[in-house]
Amino acid sequence: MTDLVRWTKEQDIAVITIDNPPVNALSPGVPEGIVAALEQIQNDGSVKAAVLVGAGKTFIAGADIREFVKLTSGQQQGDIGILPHLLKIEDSAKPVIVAIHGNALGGGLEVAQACHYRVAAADAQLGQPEVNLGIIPGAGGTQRLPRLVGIERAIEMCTTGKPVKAIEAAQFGLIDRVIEADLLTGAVAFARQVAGKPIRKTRERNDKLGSADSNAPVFAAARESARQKYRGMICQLAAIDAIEAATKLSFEQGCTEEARLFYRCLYSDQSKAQIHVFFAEREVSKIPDIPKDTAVMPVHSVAIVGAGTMGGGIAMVCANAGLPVVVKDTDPAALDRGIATIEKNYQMSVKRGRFTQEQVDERMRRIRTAVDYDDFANVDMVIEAVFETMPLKKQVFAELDRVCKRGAILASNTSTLNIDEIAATTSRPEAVIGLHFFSPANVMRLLEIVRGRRTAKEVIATCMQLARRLGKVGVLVGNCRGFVGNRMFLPYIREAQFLVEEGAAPEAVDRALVDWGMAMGPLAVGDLGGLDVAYRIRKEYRHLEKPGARQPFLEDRLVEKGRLGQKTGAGWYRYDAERRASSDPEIPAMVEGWVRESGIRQRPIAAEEIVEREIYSLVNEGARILEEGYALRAGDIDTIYVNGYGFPAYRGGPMWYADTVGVKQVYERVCEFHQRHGVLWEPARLLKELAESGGTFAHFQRVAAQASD
Ligand code: 3H9
Repeated sequence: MTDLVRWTKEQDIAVITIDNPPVNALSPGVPEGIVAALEQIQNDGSVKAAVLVGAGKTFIAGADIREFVKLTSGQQQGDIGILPHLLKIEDSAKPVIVAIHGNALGGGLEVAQACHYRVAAADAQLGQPEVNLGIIPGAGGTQRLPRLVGIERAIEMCTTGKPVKAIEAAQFGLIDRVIEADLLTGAVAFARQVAGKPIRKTRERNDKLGSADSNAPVFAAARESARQKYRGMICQLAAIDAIEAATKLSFEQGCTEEARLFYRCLYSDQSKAQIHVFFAEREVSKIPDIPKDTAVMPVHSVAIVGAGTMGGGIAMVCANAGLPVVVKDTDPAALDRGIATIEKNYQMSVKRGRFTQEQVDERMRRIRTAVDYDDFANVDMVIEAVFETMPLKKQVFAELDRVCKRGAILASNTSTLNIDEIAATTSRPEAVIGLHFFSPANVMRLLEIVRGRRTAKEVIATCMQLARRLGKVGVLVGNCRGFVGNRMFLPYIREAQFLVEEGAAPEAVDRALVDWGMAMGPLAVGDLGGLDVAYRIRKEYRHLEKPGARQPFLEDRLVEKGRLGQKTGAGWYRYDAERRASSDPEIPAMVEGWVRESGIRQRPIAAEEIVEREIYSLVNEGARILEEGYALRAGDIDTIYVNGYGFPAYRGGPMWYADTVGVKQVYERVCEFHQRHGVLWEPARLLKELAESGGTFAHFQRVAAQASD
């Protein structure tokens, strides 16, 4: 036994407890500890069976992911080595009953599969989420799971990574019993019932594996669907291969094949990137000058100013988290429209099975409307979501300062405006912060939390905590134009226009990036959000452009022709009533005419150049943001791009991707683009420094953290 595992006796039943906070990961010592406990139990004549439980809030959340990093970075040699221990658990002469609460994920579920019986608390969740890390189950999961639940269910669990609830798991045979009352008491009673009965090893159960004939179409369909759904990713296909091996090979040979596929995935760039994303998402909550014990302010109620798309979406997010919300708009008709949209969105969720009607009714009861500020005196937090112009925002904040109680947080959902300027209209700039939700707010996980020069630490800590409560990934950013996400997006969408000016078809630009892994192409994104939005920003900030900088002109022309994107049925593409896009035959002639007037010579542009210019424009601006301190870490930028801009997690985010390609190589290309395309491509100082010193973004740390300017 080890410090991480102990066992005690409940009369004739042994209780083995894994105690490896915070999530009982299978760190070195845990599998060994379970096996050592079982060895002692075999020799204790007074014990008839063993119950395996996790201490704290969860059973086992999987293998220790940090161990993977040690292996792939070369810090450690060897393998993960959980599998042999699971064979020993399964070979126990006395029945082992696993009792699951919280989560049994990845290696945690594989431990459970190797036990002879599985019982779980009703709210427990069980899953094989390895694909979220770019890998497949590697401790026998692809071999035992199909034996317990059949191949279709195993494919579903291993390719989507989505956990299932205990009740559902009981219905399809993954667990033997759901225990409604005290889990341990129930598990011990269950153990007494099964003690002395013949033991059934999961690895010897072949009845659910199907036949070659019946399985062939299932595997073919699964591969086809995985190729479409997970474009470019290798781990889902590897999971299917491993499950197929379970149906064709002996258990031992199947495990060998699983291990081969597991390590192939683990050492791939995709898995390294996804593991980076996992840790980066957790790292964002660590803010150097705001320790974990910083006091947080109570947030029991929220008011939202503005009943438009953003205001309505934010109201839903708050209501979903159990917070009472008042939505205020000066225009009663806008309020009615806002509430109708919220209702429509919720009905969609009911249709999709995400919520029941009762859950929706409960949420709708939390949302009230108002045309004045009367209800604002007692709310703990206000989120302003009015039209994006400074004079209007200032007017709202001056009013909030007048009506809100001291101690309330005053947040703005601005996506581009200066938080300090907004805060300056109040007598309490320390209470003012940016909360930049992404549209649709009730769907997108990202929340940029914008720190103003005077924002109090408690306000920041409270908003970081609130983000979690709202189910968002909150990333703290500094107060620069466009903050982090949109500041980087600007050169990215500008470059897409330049590529079309120079001869690439809009479809070719979007296709190259979608094929590379982006959720959508940049021009289609423009159409979705409305080309007039960027148009307005371009006009407003033209005076801030570098002298001599090339200006894109195609979108300006489209907007001036009334082609604003999806909302007007035409932009870069044409849209039908259901907003389905198709190529617009008018575009090539229009573009050609405009380009001819400008004197630009068009040429064929390869997909590779499109991707490089697009992605390196993100990297170069990201480097500048890091160097200026508007993002705390490269991983924060990656988290923003993966969660808010459809950047493929399997490429790790723009900064991680640059490290993967090699900073030097990226820098050299940026220099070439600088020579060829001018001042907008001037390499960021940090990019140059890292390229010259052989450094990486992942290891870059600012000497003095500066979050706001
Ligand atoms: C696997 O099992 C492969 C197998 O097939 C075996 C192959 C041989 N390891 O998320 P939180 C840390 S692959 C190490 O904020 P929550 C996390 O970094 C694994 N550390 O908590 C954080 O640390 P810190 C398959 C882990 O309550 C702290 O725990 N399993 C691991 O919001 C709290 O995490 C998964 O993919 C781990 N496995 O959510 C599950 N898990 O405080 C991954 C967490 O220093 N984990 N940490 O920042 C999760 O999904 C969530 O953590 C969980 C809890 C839902 C469990």
